[in-house]
Amino acid sequence: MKAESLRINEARLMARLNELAAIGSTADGSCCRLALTDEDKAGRDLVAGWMRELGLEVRVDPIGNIFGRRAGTEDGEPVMTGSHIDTVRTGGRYDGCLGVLGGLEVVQVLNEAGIRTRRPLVVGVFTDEEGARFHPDMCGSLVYAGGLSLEEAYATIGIDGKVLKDELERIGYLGDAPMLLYRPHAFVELHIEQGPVLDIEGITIGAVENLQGISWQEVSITGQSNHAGTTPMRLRHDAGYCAAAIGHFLRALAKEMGGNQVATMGKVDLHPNLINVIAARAKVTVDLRNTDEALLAQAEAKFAAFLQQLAADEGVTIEAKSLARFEPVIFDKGVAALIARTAARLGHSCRPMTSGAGHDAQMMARIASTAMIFVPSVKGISHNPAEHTGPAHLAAGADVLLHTLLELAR
Ligand code: HGY
Ligand code: MN
Ligand code: MN
Repeated sequence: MKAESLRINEARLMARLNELAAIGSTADGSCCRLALTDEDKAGRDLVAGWMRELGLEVRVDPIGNIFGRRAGTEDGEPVMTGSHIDTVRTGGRYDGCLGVLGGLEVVQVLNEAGIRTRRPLVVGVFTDEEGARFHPDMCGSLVYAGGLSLEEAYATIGIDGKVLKDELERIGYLGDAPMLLYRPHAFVELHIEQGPVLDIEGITIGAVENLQGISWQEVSITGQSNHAGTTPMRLRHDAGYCAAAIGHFLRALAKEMGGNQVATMGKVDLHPNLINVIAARAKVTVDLRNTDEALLAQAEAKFAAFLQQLAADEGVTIEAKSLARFEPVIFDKGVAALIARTAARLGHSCRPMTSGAGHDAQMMARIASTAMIFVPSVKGISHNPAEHTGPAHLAAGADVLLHTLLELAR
């Protein structure tokens, strides 16, 4: 069969997505495979098994990134694709998994067609992309791209108190492949949009040209626990109130800045967290993002000034610790244009996109010509068991991936 007329097998792609989704599935229909948990291990084992069945050379590096390599007619820099299979606690079945299993489907189609590309092809599964258990997010690809030392990553303490290196060893994925095993000729990641744009506009493919900056902080507030009934309001040092004030400020800040500014207080822990005790301590997380670096820095500065005033007003101490800080990324124009041309050639509607979410591609862009392919998320919902993308859209994305990789590997 001529390469141009190749198409992926939608039913097979769906079957693999559903089989992986069953690992770590919870009562509310979520996929819960937090990085380096037993569920993540089970997912890794399943995907590595598929890689071997497809004849790929499977290697694991010291941060647990898994690579399946398909030889080309020549050696040298491979064309790489891939993503992640770890999830947040209320994960959907396509976030990350589509990029990995779409890559495996491309390999299987080429195997069946007996096509050998000039450049080798590699499908990657990056460790801890979500960063929900072990911060920062995109941890495995950040280490791979040289943005975080292995030692620093190893020493990371998870939200459950576990040490990253211990967990990596425990699940058997502290690999011995050299770091930066492959320097890709190009990297293309297929991913669901996780936002509403393509769905609202009725467009099938997003050719992702850039990705917004991310600032994660953990804010610790120390006040004074006291009796909820006997303590006059003017004498309180209420860490619980401060946590609520932070949440309110973040919403007002995003509204005041407008544009692409977003702000989220995703995690709130109070101590002692009891109905009749003024909270002594609070720990909240803050996620600020903007496509513009100067505006993101401005949002951070405004937030820091607010914390200073809050501490003075409430007589509490407040400490803010950075958990992740990535500047906005511009992807490779040539690769993004190839994605758009390929979508058009395959008859799919396409538009340029900015990514609101972080992705492994933003780290791979540090070492290779990189861009992303988006497919619609119904109602823009993600990090939620209601996350959905129709099979036809999933297949369209994988077809665009297939022909984009073929062009790059020619
Ligand atoms: O945080 C993110 O944007 C990604 O889902 N890790
Ligand atoms: Mn993802
Ligand atoms: Mn995600």
